Amino acid sequence: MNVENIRKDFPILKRKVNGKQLVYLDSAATSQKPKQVLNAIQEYYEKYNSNIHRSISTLAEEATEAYEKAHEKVAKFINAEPEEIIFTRNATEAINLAAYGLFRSALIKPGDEIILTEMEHHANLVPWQQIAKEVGVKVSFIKINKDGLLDLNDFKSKLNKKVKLVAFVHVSNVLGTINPVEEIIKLAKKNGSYVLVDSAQGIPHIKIDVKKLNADFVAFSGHKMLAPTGIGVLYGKKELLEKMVPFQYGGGMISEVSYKDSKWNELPHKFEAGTPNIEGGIALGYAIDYLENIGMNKLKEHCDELVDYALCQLRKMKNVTIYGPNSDKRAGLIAFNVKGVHAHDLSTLLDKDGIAIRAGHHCVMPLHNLLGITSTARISFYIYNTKKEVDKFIESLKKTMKFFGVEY
Ligand code: C6P
Repeated sequence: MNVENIRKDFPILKRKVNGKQLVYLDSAATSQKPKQVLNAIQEYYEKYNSNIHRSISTLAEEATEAYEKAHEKVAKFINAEPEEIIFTRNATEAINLAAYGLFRSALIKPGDEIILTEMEHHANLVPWQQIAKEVGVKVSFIKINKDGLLDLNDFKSKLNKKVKLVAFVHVSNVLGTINPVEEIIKLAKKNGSYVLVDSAQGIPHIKIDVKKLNADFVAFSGHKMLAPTGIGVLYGKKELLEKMVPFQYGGGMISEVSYKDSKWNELPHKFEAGTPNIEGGIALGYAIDYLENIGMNKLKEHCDELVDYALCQLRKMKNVTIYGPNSDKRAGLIAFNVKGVHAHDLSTLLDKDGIAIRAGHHCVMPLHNLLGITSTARISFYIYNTKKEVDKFIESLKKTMKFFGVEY
């Protein structure tokens, strides 16, 4: 993988921030976009902007074909069928779609149970929690151990015939933990439960095959894998999507409407009501082309190397607490704290050196409470990051600690 060549595809990386060369270490929040994706958006608006599945014109046909092609590219990327790929706004909307669909179709009923994990992002916690409260469903959480790994014995002890769903995060956006997806799904399936995988931080780094995995649903966002914001995906098994009532109603998702009742369109249209994010969908297809061109294994190797390199240096420092497991069970990111310095202050001072990181609870408040902290600072990597950037980060972190009078 030639990172220097890759970097040339990302115009934003040439930017200076506060007079310094930008070092972007916040790709877990959103990745940067290559010119191939930016050009695809511009080309759509300049050459074939039109609504899809509606008008009969050359432009409309071109736009419809490109939007449908994007479903095919996503399907191929995760080994699904195109009709099993529903475009949403983001991973959050994808999870809400699955949650409302399961409850409103009575596939999960009062008295049933749901299992989540203690490391869920709010996107895979609040929808289940709130609907469960409304319907009368028990929610429990798989415990994590001191290394930031899921306690699978705790999971086994929680499984029983009332558990209708296991929904869990593929890669934690705070701990970086790569959860043992295959093992969890096997256990859940043996129990007769549905499974949803929140792969918002997983799919951008790890190649998955939904057929082999046997998950019922997989949710992810385009913007963390080189595509623009406003486009996300819910993969759902066809037979299950067919059983589920739509999430939103309106144009495009119907086959027949009278004043009294309506019938639903075929998959995936049944779940894509209204004019969709056409350019976002098309651009996601181009982002996938870009990732496939690099190769997901090479991408993962590169990010693993950067995580190893950064972990090694952070571990040598005094007064730095690192959260999450060893690098072999971790993908793409490191959350940490410096004794006596708030993560927001760290982030502000690093920004003065042009270094963009994220600080806060990262939409995972319960986990932070469990760890007895309110916030963490987080660095995260993607294909365009380099060891030199890690060095700049460590140097700036040391400078910041010195400023606050904290030994390193
Ligand atoms: N995490 C982060 O900085 P949306 O916002 O819908 O695109 O993605 C939600 C989401 C779901 N699951 C996980 C594991 C996530 O990390 C995220 C998004 C970003 O960590 C923004 S809070």
